[in-house]
Amino acid sequence: MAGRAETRALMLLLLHLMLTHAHTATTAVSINDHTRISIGSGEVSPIVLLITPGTPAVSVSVDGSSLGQQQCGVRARNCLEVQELQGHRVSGVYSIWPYECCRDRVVQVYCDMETVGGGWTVVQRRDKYETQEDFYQPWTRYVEGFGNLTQEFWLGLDNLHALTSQSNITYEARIDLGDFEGGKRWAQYTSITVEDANSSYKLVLGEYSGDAGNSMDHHTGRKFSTYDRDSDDHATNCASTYKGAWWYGGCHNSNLNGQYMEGATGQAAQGIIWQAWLGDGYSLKKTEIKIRPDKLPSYCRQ
Ligand SMILES: [Ca+2]
Repeated sequence: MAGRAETRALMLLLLHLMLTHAHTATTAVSINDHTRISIGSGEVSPIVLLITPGTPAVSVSVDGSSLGQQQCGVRARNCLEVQELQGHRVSGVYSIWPYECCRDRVVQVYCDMETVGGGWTVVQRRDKYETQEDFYQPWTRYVEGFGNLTQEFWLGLDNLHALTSQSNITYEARIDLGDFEGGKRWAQYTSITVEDANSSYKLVLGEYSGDAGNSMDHHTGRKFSTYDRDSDDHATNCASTYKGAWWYGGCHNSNLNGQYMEGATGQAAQGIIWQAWLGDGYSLKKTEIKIRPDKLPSYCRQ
C-alpha cells in the first residue's frame, strides 16, 4: 500500500497531466479495411488515432471518397442503418439524419423492422383509427410532412428527396395494401428516386414485382401535385377532383393519399385507390409506402 507522500505525489502528477492535456481534442473514427487515413502527404496505418490541435492536416477517406462527418452507426441515415449498424430489431419511431446538405438535421421516422427483412423507412401510412388524419392538405404540408408516426402520416417530400438522393445509395420501394375483408397485397420497385423541389419532387421508379399489380406505372416520371399546386398532365386539377395529393398524370391509377372512404365507394376513382387490385370503386383499409437501401454502403458493412 502506498504511503501518504506517494499518494500525494501521484495525485499531483495526475493533476499535472489533466491540466497539460486539457486542450486536447480527440476525434473518434471507426476503422476498417476500407479506411485510409492521411496526415500531411503521408498515409498512416489504420490504427486508433488521436487528432490534436497540433496535428497537421488529417483526412479520412473510405473506398476513395471522403468520410466527412458520417460515422457509420453513430448517426443513422435511414432505418436500414438503424437496424444493421445500431442493432435495433423492433419496429417503432427512431431518429435518423438523412440530409447530406445539413448533417445536424434530425428527423423522426417510423422504422418497419419486420417486413421481408426489415430496415424500411416508412413514408406513408393509412389505416382505420377512431379519428382519421386529413390527407387533403396543401403543398407546404406535403413538403414538410404531417400526421402521427404511430398512426396515419406522410413523411414529407423534402425528407423523401433527402433519403433517395443520398450518395452511393440506391433505395428500393415497397407498398403494402390491405382491404376491409382481410386481403393483403404488395408491390415492390427495384429503385425509387424523388427529385428536388425545383423538379416538383418528380418520381422515378425501377422495375415492378409483387401481387398487387403495377398501379404506379402511370405515375413514374410524374411531378407531385396538390390542390393548390397543379403539375399534372390533365386539363383539370386532379388533386382537387380526387381529393388527394399524388404524382398525378392524367389523373391516376393509384391514389393512396385520397379520402378515407371504407370499401365500395359508388364513385369512380374517389378514395384510397389501387386500381390493379380492387378497381377504382373500392377504397382500401390500409396502405404503407416504405423505402430501404438495396444494400449497406460497402464502408459500413461489418
Ligand atoms: Ca392539371
